[in-house]
Amino acid sequence: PHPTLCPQHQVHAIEFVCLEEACQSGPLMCCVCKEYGKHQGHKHAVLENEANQIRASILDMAHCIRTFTDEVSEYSRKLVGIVQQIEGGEQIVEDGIGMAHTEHVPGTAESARSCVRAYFADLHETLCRQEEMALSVVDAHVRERLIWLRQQQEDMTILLSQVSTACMHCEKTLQQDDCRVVLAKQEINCLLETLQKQQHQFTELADHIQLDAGIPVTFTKDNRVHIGPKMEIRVVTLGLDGAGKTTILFKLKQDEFMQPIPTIGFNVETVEYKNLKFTIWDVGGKHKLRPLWKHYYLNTQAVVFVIDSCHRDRLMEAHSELAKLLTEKELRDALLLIFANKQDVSGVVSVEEMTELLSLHKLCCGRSWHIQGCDARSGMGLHEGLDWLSRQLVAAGVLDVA
Ligand code: G3D
Ligand code: MG
Repeated sequence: PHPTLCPQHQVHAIEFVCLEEACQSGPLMCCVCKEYGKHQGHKHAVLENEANQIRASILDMAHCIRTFTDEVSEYSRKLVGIVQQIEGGEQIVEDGIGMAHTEHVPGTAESARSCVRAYFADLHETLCRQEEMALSVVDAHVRERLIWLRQQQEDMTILLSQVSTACMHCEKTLQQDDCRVVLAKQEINCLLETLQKQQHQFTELADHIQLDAGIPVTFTKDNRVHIGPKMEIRVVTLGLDGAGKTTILFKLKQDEFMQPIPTIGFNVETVEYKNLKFTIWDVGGKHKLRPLWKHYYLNTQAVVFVIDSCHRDRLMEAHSELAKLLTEKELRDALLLIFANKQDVSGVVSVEEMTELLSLHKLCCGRSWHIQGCDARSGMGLHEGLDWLSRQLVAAGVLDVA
């Protein structure tokens, strides 16, 4: 190739490149520029070398750009793939005998939707089953109640006819002559006595039975129906001796502080709270009585475990008894309410510390449990505990019905 000539010194070929920062907009130089012209005394390089160096770096850059392009294309391809995977679509597949046909491949969107559908279908089925069961409970209740009422109707009809027969007999006697009246005396007395007895029985019955057409219903959290003004709940209170179980029971029952006596066997009381009726079994906590605890577990919906927050040195003993309880098969579904009692005493183990010390989160993992600080003497915290139990047992929104 022909050498390029210098624009200023027309006959001279460009042979050098100026390396000065200030000359970078016009770096080409011929030998005249270099010796006498504007690049006189400047640092410079041979044109060919400099051009080759630039070529090399362009090649380097081109390589980088290629890699970069590859990366971007790969990412774009992935984006397309992901969109396809989400949307799903047709795919050509070969069957066993080599015939190609299209097949619908579900996308992740479709899978997620069917997952939701399956979940709610299941829920729906469970709800339908529960509804049927609840309705059958109501039907059985109504049936029994109607049978009883009809029986009563029949009994009343018989009673009325007996009474009217007796009345007729009396009237007839009244119209008879003196001798016959005197002779009828014993029979009449007997009749009157029977009537009095029947009247007495009737009054007793009428006093005790409230005729009421209401059928109050409550729902448990697991969607079972309960009929009646109060839902009954079986609770057993356990804990070491001296923890305050009996005091709690008496406080709930009478709302007054009584001097408790050490519980030898057990105390049982019913405590009504909101629309719940708790039957609370308070079982003695002395060491030799603890093997008896298991006799109270059956059909127990909740365990109230009472801990004396004053006694740091007995916390581990309480922990091991609680741990034992939690392995009992019959208490598998029972709710667990832990009362950290005696919070009125200063310097006691706080609820947070007790949770930590007994590692309750780990111990009670997978079950419904709650720890409540309380003071059985004043009653502070007791109702909060019962409230928690109610909320666990009764479906939301129907707590205050009836
Ligand atoms: P237990 O049934 O679990 O064995 P008790 O326990 O109810 O018999 O109570 C044991 C002692 O603790 C009783 O004291 C009781 O008065 C006391 N106690 C219970 N609850 C509290 C509380 O919240 N605060 C305080 N300060 N004391 C409480 P005595 O002295 O009668 O043995
Ligand atoms: Mg006791």
